[in-house]
Amino acid sequence: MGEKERGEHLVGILMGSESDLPVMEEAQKILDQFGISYEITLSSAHRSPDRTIHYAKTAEERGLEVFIVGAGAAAHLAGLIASETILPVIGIPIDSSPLKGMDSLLSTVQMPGGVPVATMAIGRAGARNAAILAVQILALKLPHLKEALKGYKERLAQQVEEKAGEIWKGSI
Ligand code: RP5
Repeated sequence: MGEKERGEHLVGILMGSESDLPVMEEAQKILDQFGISYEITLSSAHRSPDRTIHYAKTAEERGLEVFIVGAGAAAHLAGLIASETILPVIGIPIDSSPLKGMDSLLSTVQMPGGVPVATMAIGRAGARNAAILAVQILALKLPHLKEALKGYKERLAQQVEEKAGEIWKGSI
């Protein structure tokens, strides 16, 4: 499976198919921006359940602290991971089927009581938010990430100011 030494990676990014990669790359970009190490791989709840369960069961001993899991269609991948770990699981519904992600949204979010999956928006925004939430979770014990998150918020506001300035045509 290509796992690295314990402690090398804090976040595990998992997706159901190679076709999910363009969406999941949004999560990678954010983690790269914050300098957070992650592992990334494919597995499927339905096509490779044994691989998925092994991945979840061995995560803690590899040093992972949070999962980011994306899948489309009947998206049971995040739920299967959540059933096999005590680590927090953030789910991303992917809009890969003819139902455009509404299927994966409901499959990901509607977990039975007792087995949470923190479900994000469908698609790229969800992948981006999943990574930010992972940073926020890690920041609870890594103070330098708190400062980095404050800087991130400031840059978001600054980008709005800049765009507002570019399109401004008001009289005041
Ligand atoms: C899901 O089915 C995957 O997560 C993907 O979003 C979707 C389609 O997979 P492929 O047929 O492209 O492999 O399991």
